[in-house]
Amino acid sequence: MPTAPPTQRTTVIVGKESTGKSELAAALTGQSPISSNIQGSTLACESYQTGDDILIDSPGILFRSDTATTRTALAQLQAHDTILLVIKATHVDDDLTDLLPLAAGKQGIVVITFWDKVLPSDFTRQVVRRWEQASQVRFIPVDARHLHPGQRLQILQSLQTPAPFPQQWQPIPAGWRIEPVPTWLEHPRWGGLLAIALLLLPAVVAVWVANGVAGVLDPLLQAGLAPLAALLSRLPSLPQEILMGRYGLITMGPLLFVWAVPTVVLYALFLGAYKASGLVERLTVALHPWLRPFGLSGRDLVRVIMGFGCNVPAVISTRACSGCSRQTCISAIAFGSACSYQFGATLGVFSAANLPGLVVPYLAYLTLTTLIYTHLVSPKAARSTHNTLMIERRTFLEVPRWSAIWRETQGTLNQFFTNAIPIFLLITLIASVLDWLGLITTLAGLINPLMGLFNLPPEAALPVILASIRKDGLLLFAEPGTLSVLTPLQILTGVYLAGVLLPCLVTALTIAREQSVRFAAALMVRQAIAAILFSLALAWGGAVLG
Ligand SMILES: Nc1nc2c(ncn2[C@@H]2O[C@H](COP(=O)(O)OP(=O)(O)OP(=O)(O)O)[C@@H](O)[C@H]2O)c(=O)[nH]1
Ligand SMILES: [Mg+2]
Repeated sequence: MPTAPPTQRTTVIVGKESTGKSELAAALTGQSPISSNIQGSTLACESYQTGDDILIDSPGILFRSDTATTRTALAQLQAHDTILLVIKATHVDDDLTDLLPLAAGKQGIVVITFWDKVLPSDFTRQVVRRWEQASQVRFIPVDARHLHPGQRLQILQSLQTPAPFPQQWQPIPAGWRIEPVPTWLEHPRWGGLLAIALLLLPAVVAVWVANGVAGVLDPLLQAGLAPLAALLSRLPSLPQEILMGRYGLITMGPLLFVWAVPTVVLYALFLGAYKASGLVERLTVALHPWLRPFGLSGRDLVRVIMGFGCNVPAVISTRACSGCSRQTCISAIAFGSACSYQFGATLGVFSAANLPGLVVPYLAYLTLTTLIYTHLVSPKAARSTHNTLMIERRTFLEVPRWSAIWRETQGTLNQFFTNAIPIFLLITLIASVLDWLGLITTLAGLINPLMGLFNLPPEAALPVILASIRKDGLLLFAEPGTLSVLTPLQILTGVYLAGVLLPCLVTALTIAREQSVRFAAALMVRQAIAAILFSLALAWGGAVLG
C-alpha cells in the first residue's frame, strides 16, 4: 500500500512593512533574501519551502491604507490558519495592539525582529516571558539578519505545534519605543536641501565618471576598430551597411558600451547603496512637504527615484503606493524618471557633440517639466494638506552590507546585458536596413514638416521614433551626420523630446499590465501632448532667449 504523503503545513508570515519578514523567511529556509530597506519592498507573496513546511512571505501591512500590497497580505491572512506574526522590537506595543486583532482565531507563533536594537536585560526578557505565559503563544526575539542556528530550529519546531492566538487579549505594555537617531536630514531648515543634494549626487557622479571612463576608452576602442573597418569595407553593401553604415553596429555599438555601461553600473551601485542603507526612505521623508503640491507623497518619490535605474520595476513597485496617488506616481515615472539607459545615451550624445555641459539645463528642464506635468495630472485630493505621509516611521540607517548592494546591482546588470543590449542591437539593425533601402530619407521627408515645428531638421525624426521603443535609441542623435547639422539648442530639444515623448515600449506594456490597456493608452496620449508642448516651449522659448 502506498504510504500517504506527509501533510504539508503552510504558514503565512505577516507583519507591518519593513519589519524583517523577507529577511526572516530567507534565513529560515537558507535562501538569500531579496529584501531591501525600502518600505513596501515585497510586492507579491513569495513561497519558501523548508522540509515539509511551506512559508509564505507576504507584503507588509500598511495600516489605514488602501495599497494593493496590503490587500494581498490581508487576503493571505484570511486564506490560511497558521501564521508567523512578525513584530518589531523597537515598536512592540504598537505592533501588538494593531496586529493581534488580525491574528485572533488563528494559530501560530510570534517572532520579535530587530531585537538587536533593544538593550539585553532581565527586564526585556521578563516582558517577553510574561506575554508568553499570559497568551500561551511562543514569542521568539531575534535579529533576523543574523539568525542563530538555535533560533532557527526553535522557530521551525514551534511552528510544528502552533498555539491559538487568544481572542481578546490585552498584553501588558512593554513601555519602550526605540526611534532611529535623527540626522541632518531631519533638520527643519537644511534637511530638505541636503536631501535634494543627495538625490542629485548619483547623477553628478555618473556624469563625472562616465566622462572620465569614456575619455580613456573611446580613443582605445576607436583605434582598435580601425583595422576592422578596413577589413569590412570589402563586404557587400547590405552587411557593410549593417556593420559600418550610419547606424551600423560598429558605428553605434561603442557609444553604447562607452557611455551607457559606466552610467548603468554607477546608477545601480548608488541605488543599491541608497536602498540598502535606508537612505532612500529618509530622503523621501525629508522631501515630503515639498512634494505635496505636486500630488506625490514621499512614498511615491521612492518609486520615482527607483525609476532612475529602470522604469519597469519602479512601475511594479507602485503597488505599495496609496490608491489615491498610484496613477500619478506611474505618470511621473513614465514622464520624468530618466532611466539609466536614457541618461547614459543622453550623456553620450552631449559628449559626442563636445557639449557635456548641456546636461545641466537638460536635467533642470526635465525636473521642472516633470513637476508641472505631475501637478496637472494629479487629483486635487492628493495635493491637499490632509495628504499625510504614508510612511509609518523613520527607517534605521545602517551601513549597507556589500552583499545587499551587490544584489541590487547584479539585478540591474543582468537586465542590461540580457535585455537592453540585444534590443539595442536590433534597433541599430532595423535602422541600418531602413537606411540601406533608402526608406529613412523618404520617412524623414514625410516627417520633415513635423520636426520643423520643433525647429529640428528631418534627421531628428529617427532617434525620436526609435527612442519610443527603447530609450537608448536616442543615441542615434550622436550619429556624426545628424550632429553636424544641429545647434546646441536643437540637440537639447531633440534629446528632451526623444526622452519624454513616450515611455519605452516595455514600460508601456508594464503599465498596461499593472493598470489597464485603457489607462496606458490615455497616459501615452497625455504624455505625448505634454512632451510636445514642453518641447515647443524649449525650442522656441530657447530661440527667443538665445
Ligand atoms: N537591525 C536589524 N535589521 C533588520 C532585521 N530584520 C530585517 N532587517 C533589515 O530591515 C530591512 C527590511 O527587511 P525586510 O526583510 O525587507 O522587511 P519586510 O518586512 O520583508 O519588508 P516589506 O516586504 O517591505 O514589508 C532590511 O534592510 C533588513 O536587512 C533585524 O532583526 N535587525
Ligand atoms: Mg518583504
